[in-house]
Amino acid sequence: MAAARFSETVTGDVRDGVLVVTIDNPPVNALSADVRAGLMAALDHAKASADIVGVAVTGAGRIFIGGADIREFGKPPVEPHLPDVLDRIENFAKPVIAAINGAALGGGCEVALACHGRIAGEKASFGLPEVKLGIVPGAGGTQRLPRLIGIPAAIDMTGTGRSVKPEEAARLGLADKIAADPVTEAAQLARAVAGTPLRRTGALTVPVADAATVEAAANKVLSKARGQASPGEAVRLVRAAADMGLRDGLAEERATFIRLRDSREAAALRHVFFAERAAGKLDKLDGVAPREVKTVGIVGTGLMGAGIAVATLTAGYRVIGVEQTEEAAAAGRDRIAGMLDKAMQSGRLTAATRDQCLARLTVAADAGELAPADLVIEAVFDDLTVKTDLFRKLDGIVRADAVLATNTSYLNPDEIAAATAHPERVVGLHFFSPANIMRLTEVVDCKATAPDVLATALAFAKKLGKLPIVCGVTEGFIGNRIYSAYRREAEFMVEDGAEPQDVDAALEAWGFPMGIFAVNDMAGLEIAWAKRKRQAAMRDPKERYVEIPDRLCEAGRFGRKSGRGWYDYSSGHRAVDPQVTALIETARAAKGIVPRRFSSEEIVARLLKAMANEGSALLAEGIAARASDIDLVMINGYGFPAYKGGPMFASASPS
Ligand code: 3H9
Repeated sequence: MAAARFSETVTGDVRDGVLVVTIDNPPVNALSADVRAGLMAALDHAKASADIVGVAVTGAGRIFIGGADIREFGKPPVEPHLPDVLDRIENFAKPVIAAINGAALGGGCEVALACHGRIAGEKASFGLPEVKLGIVPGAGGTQRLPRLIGIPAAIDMTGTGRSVKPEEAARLGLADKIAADPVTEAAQLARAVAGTPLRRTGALTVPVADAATVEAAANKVLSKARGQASPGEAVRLVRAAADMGLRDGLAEERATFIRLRDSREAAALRHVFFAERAAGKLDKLDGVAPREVKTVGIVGTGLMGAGIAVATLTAGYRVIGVEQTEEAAAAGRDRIAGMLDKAMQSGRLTAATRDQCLARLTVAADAGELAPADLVIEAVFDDLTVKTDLFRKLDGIVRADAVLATNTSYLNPDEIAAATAHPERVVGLHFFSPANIMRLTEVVDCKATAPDVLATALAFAKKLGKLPIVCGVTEGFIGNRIYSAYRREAEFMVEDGAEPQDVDAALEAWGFPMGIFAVNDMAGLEIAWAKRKRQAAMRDPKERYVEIPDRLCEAGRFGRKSGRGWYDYSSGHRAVDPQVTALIETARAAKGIVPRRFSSEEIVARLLKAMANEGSALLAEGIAARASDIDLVMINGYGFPAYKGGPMFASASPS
């Protein structure tokens, strides 16, 4: 038979009696209605053709199947439904083997689970990431996976949503074999098992697991869920597989899937998913090619610079670090090497990659070494004179087409750019600490930044695996400006009668990993204090100003590192300090404020509103390109719970 077309996105060709079915639905071979219909038609064809002994299913391109089509969620469901397609595959008389060429995620993994065998290509990965979308697998994942790999491992995979590579999949029993050519191997397996009793996943008995191991696996997932519903539901369904027959288990799973799919949590996480895909895309950059970057200079190898160096090295770039003295250069190199070692010890890096990274690193005490750099990132002390002097000096060192990036948090990058001969090549790359771990990077589009310079910074940040958010010039950029508004509002409430511990408790109950006052203590109170003192003369006397943080600093309470801040840490953990309570009462009394009570709901509502209002101002000023970018900044940089969608999403659709 020549190639047959079963639908717009599904084709097949027969190779030695096996129908090789290929799903070609770019970009990720999602299981749209057309793909589902195509699979059904392919099965009809295989059933009707006496000379076809079996079926192999694979994906075109680098992905097997990326899952259900997320864009179809929220729309009326279209037949055939995925569970029915998988039921048909599992009960098909002829063998159906999955040839997993790339990622098999969500519904894609469920397709593989329903097949009678699974051959993993070297680039394959298996995962049920539904919890990351606020849902649970809806086509048998929670029932078939434990039948293949046991309850504890299935709890881990469905509860965390993590993907496994071929070797682990084979070890778990999820992949039958790893092959360089999974399609040929799958076709061979189909031929070999044709006519024999097939291994139908749904008919397997769930392996008996030790109760304590199951409990430990469940607790591990639940302890990280922090108020998010879907991980707990995934765990419940996997555990139920041990007690329920397949039919009942599938029915329970489907009902849970549908309930969660229509939940706020799922809507919020879908918003986050699409927000991440939209981030960093700007109409004005359409067709603009980034400049080529191979060698990156990093000036300053303190904690921030070293973190940036590690992220840059692990992305494959050559790095030239620069310090002011030989001693500082040696210390910087040690710091970077130490971070790479730590990444290796925690399994994030192999020894070979660490060695390759070190081979691509030089740290010198002479800025002249930066001459070959295509991009230079400064991570020196956040002082305007220091930075402008440096950029002026760089003008005389690097090529005219090299890009210069500043990692300033609070200074005006336009002023830094103005000090150089080529302000158009200056851009902001605001990393978050620790820069080798944190995904968020604000890419600052300065007044004079050339489009291809902005495109270069974005491409570079993406290559580092970061989540780059484009931002205009404003004090504190997107994140710190919203954070300031958030903190101001929290302080207003404390001055009006809320206790800091009540504010933190309300935020933590709502989903923040840490309340704002505890966060401030962790970051340290003295930097903001110094800034307030610098700005005191410029402050509008009519503007409301809460003096409590100043009083704390005057009392030597700089936060965690000094053992005391908004809380007392002398016992090793955060404790309410009567001295702080008294200090707050005195401050209220001095202003004649009669304290009033705040409910948790009011606290959270006011803080969300403060964030969203500041976000709206950033949009109106053109600093942020879209509301979803603001949500991503707060989620990835400031602990805003992803399953609440971010401040703009949460305030646009209040519960
Ligand atoms: C599920 O399966 C439920 C079932 O249990 C139950 C069913 C009954 N749908 O990420 P990329 C788009 S839930 C629609 O940049 P990469 C994406 O928006 C699903 N669209 O590519 C983007 O569009 P655009 C469980 C999707 O190569 C484009 O594809 N599955 C979907 O870096 C490229 O995306 C998941 O949660 C989708 N499922 O990474 C997997 N996936 O170009 C989610 C992607 O217009 N997907 N798009 O901006 C991923 O993790 C990654 O996309 C993947 C590829 C690893 C596949």
